[in-house]
Amino acid sequence: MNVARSLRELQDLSPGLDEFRESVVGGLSASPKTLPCKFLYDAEGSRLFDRICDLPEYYPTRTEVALLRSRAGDIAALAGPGAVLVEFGSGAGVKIRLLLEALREPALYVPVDISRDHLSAAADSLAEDFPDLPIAPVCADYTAPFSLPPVPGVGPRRRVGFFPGSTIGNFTPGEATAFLRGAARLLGPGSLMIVGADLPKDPSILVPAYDDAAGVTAAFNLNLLRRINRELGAGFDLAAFRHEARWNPAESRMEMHLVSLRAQEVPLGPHRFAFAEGETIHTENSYKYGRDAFAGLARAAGYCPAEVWTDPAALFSIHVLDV
Ligand code: AVI
Repeated sequence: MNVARSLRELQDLSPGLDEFRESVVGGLSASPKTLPCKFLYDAEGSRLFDRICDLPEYYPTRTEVALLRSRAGDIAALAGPGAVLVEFGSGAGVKIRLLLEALREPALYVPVDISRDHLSAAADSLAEDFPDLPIAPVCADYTAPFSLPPVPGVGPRRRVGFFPGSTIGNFTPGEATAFLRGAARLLGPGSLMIVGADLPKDPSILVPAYDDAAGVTAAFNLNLLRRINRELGAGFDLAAFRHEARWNPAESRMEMHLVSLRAQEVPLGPHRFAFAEGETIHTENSYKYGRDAFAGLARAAGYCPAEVWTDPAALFSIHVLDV
């Protein structure tokens, strides 16, 4: 058995129903109305997000995979033999496999994820394909402090942090800096941090990526209201809201909103939330960082930017940062 620590011993840190209710009531009471994007990912939301990643309009996933494929050897050379790979979020997919295949005799793979189910499935699937790789999953909120499991064997090991997918873009710049600072503290001096960041580009590419013709992103966004109805007993009429994707050039971010199609009141327990026609719930930000802007953010978090790779069409970037 290669999965070094039994997941059964780990606490499930997924947000509970009370935290969900508190966030929803707080967000819908605010002006403008907002909901945290982390709640988009229930089982159906995660399934829809997987479909988004394969959409023709959603360029980030395939572009980052192609970049990683061409740069995996460079990353392996920078990491050296016997590295400890720490992934923030647990990927069972092609990105982590590309890295693991390229690294020379990695000493340990540490996927860190708040969802125990996701973590468990990802660790099991990787253990099957990499039978000699020690895997030590950590069920934790990677935006809060946690510690790394012990590394098998002897000798100093280079730690390599991996945060792909432009997930950094779903944080505010302040949250992104705080996350990067925490990751640097966790990984320690002499480590590497590899971050995938989406680049700013023409809205004619960005907007369809977040409002695809098949309506998958719209279903992903509206599913949040379905989840609130199911888990919190709210009375959202899904037909009375539509998905909207907006480019906000001043903030260099894509925004997802749910637009109320009419004046309406939505019950949730003892609350009733009033919506004017056209009023929106802001459900997600996806910040796009130019090369220099991201390097500045990384420096502010205490890193020394070492490399940045982009695809030929300058859609996406992978940053290598020295801790
Ligand atoms: C997970 N995250 C990086 C995606 C993004 O592009 O911001 C989430 C997403 N939202 C709509 N489409 C994809």
